[in-house]
Amino acid sequence: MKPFNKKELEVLAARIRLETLKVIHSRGFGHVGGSMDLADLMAVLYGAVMNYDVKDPRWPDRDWLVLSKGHAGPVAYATFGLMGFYPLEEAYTLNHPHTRFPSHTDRKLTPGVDLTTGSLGQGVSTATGAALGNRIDGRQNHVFCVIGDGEADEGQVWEGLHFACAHKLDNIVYFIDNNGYQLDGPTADILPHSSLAAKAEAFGLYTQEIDGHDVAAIYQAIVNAYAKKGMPSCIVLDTCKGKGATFAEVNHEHSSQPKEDAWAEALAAAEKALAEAEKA
Ligand SMILES: Cc1ncc(C[n+]2csc(CCOP(=O)(O)OP(=O)(O)O)c2C)c(N)n1
Repeated sequence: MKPFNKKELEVLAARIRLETLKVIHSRGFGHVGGSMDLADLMAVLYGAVMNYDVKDPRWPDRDWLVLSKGHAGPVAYATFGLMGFYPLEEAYTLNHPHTRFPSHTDRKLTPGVDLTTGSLGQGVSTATGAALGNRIDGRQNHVFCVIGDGEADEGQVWEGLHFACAHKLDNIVYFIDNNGYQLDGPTADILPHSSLAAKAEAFGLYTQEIDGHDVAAIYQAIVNAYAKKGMPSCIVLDTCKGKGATFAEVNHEHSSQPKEDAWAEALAAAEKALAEAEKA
């Protein structure tokens, strides 16, 4: 882990937000809401926490990221491009014919993607299996798995967490993106969970709940998770769906297809947020 540097990570998060918008803008529509709210997490993971080699994305000792909510692909493509896995502009082909950047993450197509996801729930199982496999192989690395709060409706999520606890997998950290919304409305109206943190804790995970847009809180929660031995960790991120996308944040949109003037406004706002972060 690199030492914590608030400004560096906040600038990176702002850059990831701007680039995520540009990636989706290249197609004109896509999963803005559930991508933008992960920018702060991605900045902390790729800017300070994870070990990886952009020249060797399959380096066996790397830390793994599994976006179980695979529809957040654009935020991963923006982050990986900024980190140097490929020229960033390549990701401005989101969902175009023959692109390496499909809307949902695919390990066979995109350098930096560790596991294919998109069918909600399944990434939790495969990430958990990867953590077990890494431990059997004697590796010291970690797996990070991002779950949506709507995705947590899937029974498979809880089977995966149960398995990780039973096998005392302390080399995996699950994040729950607790933005309160899923595809067709507020999570509380569709299948309320009461407290996802209380549920994860009851399953036996070392659980923390934090502001998912606070890079210092995210970094510290991961430090705490690393220090906890003999059990998997869960970090519930309280987030705002669509954070930083002017057209999506107000209504916490799941998929967005704004008109060109709304795109222009959002891109300008993201440029401004980046300039302000750089100046701070
Ligand atoms: C098994 C499965 N069922 C349904 C879908 C369709 N789907 C895609 S995203 C989504 C909502 C997910 O909500 P959430 O996990 O809260 O994601 P976020 O709000 O963070 O984007 C649904 C139902 C799917 N991808 N997989």
